[in-house]
Amino acid sequence: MPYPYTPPDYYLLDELLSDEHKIIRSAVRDWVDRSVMPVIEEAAQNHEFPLRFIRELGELGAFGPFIPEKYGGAGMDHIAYGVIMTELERGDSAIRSAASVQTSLVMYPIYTFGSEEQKRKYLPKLASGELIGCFGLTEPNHGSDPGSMETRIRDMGDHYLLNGAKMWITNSPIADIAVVWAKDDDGKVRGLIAEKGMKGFSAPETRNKWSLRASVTGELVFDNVKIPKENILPGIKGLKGPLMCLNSARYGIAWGAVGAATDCYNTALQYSLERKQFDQPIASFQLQQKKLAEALTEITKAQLLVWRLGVLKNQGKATPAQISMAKRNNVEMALKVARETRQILGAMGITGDFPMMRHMMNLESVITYEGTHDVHLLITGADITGINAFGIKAKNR
Ligand code: TGC
Ligand code: FAD
Repeated sequence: MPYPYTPPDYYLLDELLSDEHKIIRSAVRDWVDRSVMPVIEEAAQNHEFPLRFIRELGELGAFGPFIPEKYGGAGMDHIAYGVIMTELERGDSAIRSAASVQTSLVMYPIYTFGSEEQKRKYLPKLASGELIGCFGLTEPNHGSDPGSMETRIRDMGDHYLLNGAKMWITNSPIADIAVVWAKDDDGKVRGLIAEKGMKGFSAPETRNKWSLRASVTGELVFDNVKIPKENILPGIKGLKGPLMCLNSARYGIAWGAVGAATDCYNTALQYSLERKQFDQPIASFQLQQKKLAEALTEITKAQLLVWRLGVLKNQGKATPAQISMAKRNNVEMALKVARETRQILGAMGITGDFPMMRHMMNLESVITYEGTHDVHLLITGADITGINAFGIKAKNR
């Protein structure tokens, strides 16, 4: 790592954090410095996810921080979850992705919609990293429009038969279990837990990504997979099930993106103070100061946005549309900060010696997954006008 990490806190938001928030933040920051930073560039270049991160994240308490302790979580609040996501994404979006999926897309639905047996069976092992989970919603033909999914479960009396395919699934090739969304005989979306090893279930890897290279992505293919009835999540029916999981993950991403941006800003500020051209530090040039000042302004606005969102989430008042606004704003902010700060480093900015290019490429996935930039704008548009602009099909549903 070229420079020590001293993230900006221009509006003294630290004063709003509790001791518990600061303790967990410090533990995660130390882990990122110690365990992630020395290897992340090489992992991304080699297109591989160091598997040891899973156990280490479990030991750190990064899986299910808001899940109650009796199920292996840490019983913390949503601001603690956000703070953890910021620190992890400072390391790499791939690390935050792993924690987002495990926490918000696998533990959250099992905790919220699962039976007591499912909670006891899966949650403690997911919290410790003994089990890896993934979340299957997107399909080859249905990304932004998951309500049109083709994956089906058929009631066979004593079990269900699962058929279909999911695509672009974070961690599917390394996952032990998958929370899968499929339509039942009545056309209702149901959630179920598929276990690796079930006959007819495979999870091939998707290679050749230019983005999130340190994250494993793959498919989920189901060919007449026998799903025991006790693997159905009993507490939810309908598309709002997976969308509720997305609210939690999008919330974490809004916080996480701030970490990628502060890593870029911190690097560019220190580089610009050291690097001289025309006998002056490049930080003394107005054009470079503009980039730095604007980056800090946008980071500060994003920090304030997620802070307030966190307070609302703790109070149970954060709406899905508020979460969409924060996810959309903060990811775009981070992408712009990565692009602008990369330029401050000139040619050095394109190398793996500095983190900007890696963050920038990662953020191209982050701005697409968990709802594209466009989809989140349409969610805001629908919320403020009451008019759904998703297209004729959505309007008629
Ligand atoms: P629509 O008719 O609007 O809604 C269907 C039902 O769901 C309810 N609902 C929500 N409930 C909770 N939270 C939300 N955010 C909700 N949004 C809608 C709604 O009230 C309705 O309930 P009910 O009871 O009346 O049935 O649905 P639609 O089919 O028109 O679609 C709406 C749309 C486009 C906003 C939604 O489908 C969407 O968000 N699309 C984007 C898809 C997406 O985000 N996919 C993400 C896949 S997972 C992923 O990317 C993981 S990356 C992980 C990582 O590595 O970090
Ligand atoms: P499409 O839906 O085909 O959209 C293509 C373009 O059309 C976009 O620009 C979009 O904004 C635009 N568009 C679509 N509908 C409209 C509209 N109504 N109005 C205007 N414009 C529109 N999914 C999972 O289920 N689980 C995962 O773990 C997961 N991990 C992922 C990891 C990575 C690295 C990536 C890249 C994706 C992952 N996804 C995952 C999938 C992700 O959620 C989808 O890629 C995303 O929802 C967009 O779907 P799509 O790629 O099919 O794009």
